[in-house]
Amino acid sequence: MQADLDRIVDDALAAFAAAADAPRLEQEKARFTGKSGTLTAMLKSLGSLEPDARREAGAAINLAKARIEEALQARREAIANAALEARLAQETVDVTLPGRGRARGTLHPVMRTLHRVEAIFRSIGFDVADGPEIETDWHNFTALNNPENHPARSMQDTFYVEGEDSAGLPLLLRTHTSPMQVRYARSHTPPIRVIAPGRTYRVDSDATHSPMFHQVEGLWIDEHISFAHLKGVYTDFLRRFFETDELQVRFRPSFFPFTEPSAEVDMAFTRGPLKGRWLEISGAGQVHPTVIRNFGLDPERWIGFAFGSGLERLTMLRYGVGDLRQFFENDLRFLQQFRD
Ligand code: 2NM
Repeated sequence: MQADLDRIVDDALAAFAAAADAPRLEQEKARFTGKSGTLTAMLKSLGSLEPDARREAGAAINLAKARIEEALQARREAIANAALEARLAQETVDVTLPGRGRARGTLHPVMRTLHRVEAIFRSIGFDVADGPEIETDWHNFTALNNPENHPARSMQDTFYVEGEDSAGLPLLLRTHTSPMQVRYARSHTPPIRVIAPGRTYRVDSDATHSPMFHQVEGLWIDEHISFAHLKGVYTDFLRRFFETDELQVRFRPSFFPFTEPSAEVDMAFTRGPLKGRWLEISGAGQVHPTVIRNFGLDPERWIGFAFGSGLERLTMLRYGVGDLRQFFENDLRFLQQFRD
């Protein structure tokens, strides 16, 4: 009897030691202390013994069972520990690897230009206007002295949108930032010093034209504003924007419906890689009396200048960008070059 028990305990200990994983260990356990295990069979046979012999045998079997349970528990823990060790070894963290970092966004270069332009003009007393990108025909064209049949008003040049204004005229995407200045002038009293930067839209798309682009326009209305003020303000602006005094500005006669006289403004660096080349940088002029009247002002009393520049153009010249399309392709390799 004791010899049988010792053999069963030895078998169990050997089987547990050989069990490589938890499922296998539980299978082995069933062979000894399970419902039809060898030790269970011996417990069942106790009933046929005399009371004294039964007590003695029962004690011996319980002792054997306790040894088996103890070995089982020890092996369970050993297997669990080994599994944990294996996982830890596999999941090591290489703390010397470079961090993943966070993708920090950058301002779009055209927006950087816009902010620079705003800061420069604010510093000399100009306000910054804002206004809707969907405009009325009156604010975008009529107020600015565009004739009824002007080609700019055609669907070939202007994006019209659904809906109409109170005059029953179709709404449109503003083709320049001037309507913001019209709105600003009509809601402020002179002297007026304001710039109007923002998105503008024209039906135009090729290597040098984007259907959406950015403009900044400036306006100064007072009682004695001349072309000298225009040239002074704009030359000062360019010198500060390009961070150089080595820069010349010239005016050439031109035509715009909203200014008379009108001028193309050219600039030339007198130093650096672009030295000596005249670059078209702006349109400008003395605000037309009809436009002054549409501002709600008396053109016999109020006079002033306006100018308009493309923000993409200013950005290309400042950073040496050769192709306008790069601004609209969302190529991070391009955009990230403008990170602060
Ligand atoms: C330009 C060129 C010349 C301009 C005119 C006005 C306003 F509202 F006063 F009539 N704003 N901007 C203007 C004048 C814009 O862009 C090439």
